[in-house]
Amino acid sequence: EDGYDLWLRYKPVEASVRAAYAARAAAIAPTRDTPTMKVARAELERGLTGLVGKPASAAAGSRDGVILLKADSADTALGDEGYRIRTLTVNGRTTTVIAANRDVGVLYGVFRYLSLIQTRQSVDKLDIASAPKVKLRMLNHWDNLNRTVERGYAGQSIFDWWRLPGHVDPRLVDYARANASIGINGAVLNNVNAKADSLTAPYIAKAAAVADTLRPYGIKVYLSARWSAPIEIGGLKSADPLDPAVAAFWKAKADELYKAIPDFGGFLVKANSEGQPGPQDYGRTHVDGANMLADAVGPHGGVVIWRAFVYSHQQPDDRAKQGYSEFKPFDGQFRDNVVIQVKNGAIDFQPREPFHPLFGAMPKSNLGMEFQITKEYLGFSTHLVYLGPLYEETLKSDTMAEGKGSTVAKVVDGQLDGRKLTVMAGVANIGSDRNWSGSQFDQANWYVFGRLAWDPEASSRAIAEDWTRMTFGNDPRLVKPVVAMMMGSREAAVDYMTPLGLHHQMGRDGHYGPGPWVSGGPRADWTSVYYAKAGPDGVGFDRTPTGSNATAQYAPAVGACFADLKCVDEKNLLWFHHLPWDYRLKSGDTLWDGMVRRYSAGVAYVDGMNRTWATLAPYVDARRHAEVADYLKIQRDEAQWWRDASIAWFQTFSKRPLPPGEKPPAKSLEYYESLVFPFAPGQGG
Ligand code: BDP
Repeated sequence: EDGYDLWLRYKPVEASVRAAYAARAAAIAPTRDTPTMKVARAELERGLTGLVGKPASAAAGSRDGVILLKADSADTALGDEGYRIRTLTVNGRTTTVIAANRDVGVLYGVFRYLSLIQTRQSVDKLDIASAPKVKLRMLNHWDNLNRTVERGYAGQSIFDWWRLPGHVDPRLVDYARANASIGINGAVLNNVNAKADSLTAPYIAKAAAVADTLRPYGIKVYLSARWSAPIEIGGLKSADPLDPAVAAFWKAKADELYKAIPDFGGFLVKANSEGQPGPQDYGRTHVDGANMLADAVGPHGGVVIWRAFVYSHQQPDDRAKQGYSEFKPFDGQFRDNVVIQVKNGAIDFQPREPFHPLFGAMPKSNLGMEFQITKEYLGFSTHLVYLGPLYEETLKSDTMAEGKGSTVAKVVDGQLDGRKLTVMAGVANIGSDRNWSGSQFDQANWYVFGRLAWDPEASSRAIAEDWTRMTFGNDPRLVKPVVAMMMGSREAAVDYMTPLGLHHQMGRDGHYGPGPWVSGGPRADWTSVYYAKAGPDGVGFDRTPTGSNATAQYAPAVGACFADLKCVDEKNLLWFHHLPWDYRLKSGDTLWDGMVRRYSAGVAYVDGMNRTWATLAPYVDARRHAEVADYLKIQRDEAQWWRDASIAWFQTFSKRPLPPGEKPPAKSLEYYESLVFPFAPGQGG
């Protein structure tokens, strides 16, 4: 096995329980012949054939063990995409009914039903209902038209613009199946650093072929729009959103898109950020820009997803404050079909960030979540880092915007402010590698993202267990240690990269490996020294009222806690505070000693994963086992490298010895600083 089948492996269940499952899933009743019902039925057949044996075709009530797929329920609790799975008696015969209001709900129900068998749960007396809490559950592909993938660590783009539309790689069908199995219903096909070409007629025809392939699986296609497209491909002199010619260009473009792709989802826009053009180039605002585009796609039912990841040319005292400063004043001014998409934290997908202060701060706007699935800052695809706990930590954070319990999850799923157009987006980690995500364990990050987009209040541990069972097997000697490994892996990465609230300490540009010494260059806020602010007096970024006062962007109780050394969680300590090297941590250690010990604890955890994985060889097929083992060794070496390089650097400021028992860095600071990585993947193209 090479991992291509993801969590949809459908391997035969053990002989001991096989007959019991087979009895309940002996046949499938005839279904309507819509495209989605066809794929739902095909998936059920495929899954059952693999798991328990090929099902017969039989009418409900004609025998026991028939599965009936029904897409015409009038079950308001299920909405457009939910499903209900029940064991019922039809004509005295035991029947499993997978019911929904619409076809796509049936498809989701089929995947759920199969997962029950895959994870060896009982299917004897089912009464399950489930409906997604978030409306748009999307992957954002940062894929370039030349098939390089920005921050991608899994090969080339799966979208082959050269061969499309004449040839659609069947792999896209498997991509659609995988997404549908976890409820993902939207895909942005191209990089947010967009090229206008993606909006020209040839590319629209290509995108339409992709859309046709994904449609039966309930997945809509979206495109990243380049703000200056009216100039680059429209022959206009300006892209000013208030210029009627510009608005007309976008209206015509939307009409052209919807002609080719009638259910086109809409535009994702990165404007006035990292050098991308935007309405501010014309003295206009995010509202002017987003609303103009919203009016172009609105009549077709499309949406505009406008990113809040902005930072301007003027360098502020604290980049963390920019998103809030630029967007909060516009709350209530965006059209109903605009969503502001906010990264989980205020800087940029770091191993740990406190939740972004915009969550809870814009109750009169649609606010979507953007997580990163690809591990730009978490060791790329060779480090085993399960992101479920990161996502869960953010979603469970309490914004206190409307009192206790105003969690980020409740902002994102619309509960808090009664919003209907809700979004959870993940920057995809998918590429042309056989295993899709660059590593076996990175598949879990795609999986957990989808599951949490369906239910932002779900448990990342329970999801890890489902994934492990479906991906590797159900033997408890395998499941327990793998889930344990996964659950601690993100904290370990935080420890060996950026413990105690440190952030943005990676190598320049490629973001590969440690680079705490990175300084100079075009912008201070693209350097490491800007964020750590290490000096003889101490380390950390003062974001309290004595510093940048970023804490004031949170609800008063939250901000006050972050700013208070007695209240702030030590995991965010240096995010909010600049502290002397001898500051006492809760453990009694000095800050310096505690930092060093955290780096080492991270390395030790990776050591532990190496040992655990070695013992699991009997339960994992050889090829996947060997691949994971190789990567864990790479991770071990790189964790050590992060630790050693970071300690070597910070020791030049702390000027203190290492705490007892701690080994000095293997090499000199000059050595670490001299390393270059022309082979590191994932930069633009
Ligand atoms: C950063 C990436 C950069 C992206 C940018 C974004 O380093 O490649 O273009 O975010 O989200 O994380 O737009």
